[in-house]
Amino acid sequence: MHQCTSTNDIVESSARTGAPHGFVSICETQSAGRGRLDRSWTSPVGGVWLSILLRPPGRQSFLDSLPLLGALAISKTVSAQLRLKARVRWPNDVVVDDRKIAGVLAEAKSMGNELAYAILGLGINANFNIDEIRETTNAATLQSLHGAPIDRVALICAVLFETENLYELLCTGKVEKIISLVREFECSRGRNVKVKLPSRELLGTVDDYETLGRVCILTPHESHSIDTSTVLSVEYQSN
Ligand code: BT5
Repeated sequence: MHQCTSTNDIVESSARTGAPHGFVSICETQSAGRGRLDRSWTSPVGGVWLSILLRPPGRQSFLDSLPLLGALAISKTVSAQLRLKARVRWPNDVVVDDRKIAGVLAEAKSMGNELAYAILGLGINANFNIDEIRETTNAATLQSLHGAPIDRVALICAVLFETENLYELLCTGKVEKIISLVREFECSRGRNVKVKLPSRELLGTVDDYETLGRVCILTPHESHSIDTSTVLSVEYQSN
């Protein structure tokens, strides 16, 4: 598709009319791309903006696992294909040298306690000039880091392949295996962060991943187990 509001919207309307598990929407540009908590996501022509429909077996914890899973799929792919040191930055970013090259947005439709379906949206800054997202500080594009336009078709195929493999691990209960891959590809542990939650703010250090949706933050006197889905924002600070 050339243009849409958001690929998550396309997948959502397709899901409502019966699109199958694995349905993917890819768009050249989005007029209303969004991030977490309705923050806006700038989506110029040349990026990779895609969403995947997942008809998962069940629970809310499944949805909470998706942001890290998507970020891991992108980090692994970019590291392998472009030989860039792409790292998962909790909760839902992919960065190279701490500059954001991709973000992940997981949304879901619930029926009671069960998930009817989930939508995994992946946005990757591929081939456009960084000036097009000038308002966004500390972002980068793969084109600028790689020194030349990248092969978007190859990137998309590999990201979908990685996502499918990780999803398979999630569905077969091999969460520990995914967490150990996250540890291999992440850059958040040991860093100082300011985490905004609905009722308080924590200044501490990212300690470790308890599950894919729960992270332990150490403050001077306590250890806090944080449900990632409740996090309003995370600011990384120099250590
Ligand atoms: C994210 O949210 O990082 C999730 C982004 C998900 C985008 C994909 S594209 C396909 C699918 N369809 C959609 O509509 N969305 C998904 P968050 O962590 O809330 O980060 C949002 C913040 O990132 C914004 O407030 C900006 O500061 C910054 N930002 C906006 N556009 C950016 C870009 N292209 N590159 C890097 N940072 C950006």
